[in-house]
Amino acid sequence: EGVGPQEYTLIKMKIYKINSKILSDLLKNKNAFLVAATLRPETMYGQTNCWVHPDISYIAFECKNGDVFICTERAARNMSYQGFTAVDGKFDILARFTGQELLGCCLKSPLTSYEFLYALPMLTIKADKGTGIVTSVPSDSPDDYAALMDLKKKQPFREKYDITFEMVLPYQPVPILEIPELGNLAAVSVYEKLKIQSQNDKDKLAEAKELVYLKGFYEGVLLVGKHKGCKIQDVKKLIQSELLASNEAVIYYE
Ligand code: A2H
Repeated sequence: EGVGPQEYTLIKMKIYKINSKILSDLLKNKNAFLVAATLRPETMYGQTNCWVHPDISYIAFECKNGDVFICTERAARNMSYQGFTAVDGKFDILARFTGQELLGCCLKSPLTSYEFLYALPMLTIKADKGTGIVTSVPSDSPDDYAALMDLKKKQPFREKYDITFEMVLPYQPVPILEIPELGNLAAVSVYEKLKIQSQNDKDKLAEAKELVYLKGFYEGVLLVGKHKGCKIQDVKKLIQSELLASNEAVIYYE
């Protein structure tokens, strides 16, 4: 971990339909979002789903512009000191629930080619980092690809969390950036090369991230969107500012 504060881009994944009756009533007529913390805003073209931890506790709170954000209480508190709420340091908790209540939630997210995405379980999410919500880009994140493959391959895992096959079957990694030697689905190629078995394959996943991450940043070239053909290093900040300008993302520090 570095010394200074870490900057995250929070992607506003808009709730389209939520299964929980209580939450659905509470959020009726509101702009409500699962807010996912990412270091890679330039990969949002490849989102296939959202990750939440079934056992982590989340809250809903209202921002000063009326948006309702869902994230951990810890993240909400940090946001309340970063100008998100009407009164500095204050946030009203509209509801408190576990990630279980969010599973299967149908979302709309910026830049992705999929019209709707689902909130699915990931058991390696940490409660004390970011918002506790992660957006999934299986083409370029080995963690995301491993967790998606777990759901695709393991029926008992889907059943345990009431995830239907339709929530995972149509969702394939999207080729969004080309990395020399790793191709256009870098996470898939290292997953196969290292024979990763599950999202809990800690050591191999750490190695996979090592292989993909720096090389992607320094040598990756975008294959889609309006910056198609540009190097990642040159457009990362630009894509971030476009997401901020369209109010589809916000900056968050911790
Ligand atoms: B990244 P760092 Cl394409 N628990 O976003 C576990 N992982 C979390 C998290 C949490 N509470 N909060 C955020 N993350 C993930 C995209 C991505 C990410 C790609 C490739 C690599 C990558 C799409 N998922 O991260 O510990 C989020 O996933 C590689 C580490 O603060 C976030 O960026 O460095 C990253 O980990 C933040 O991790």
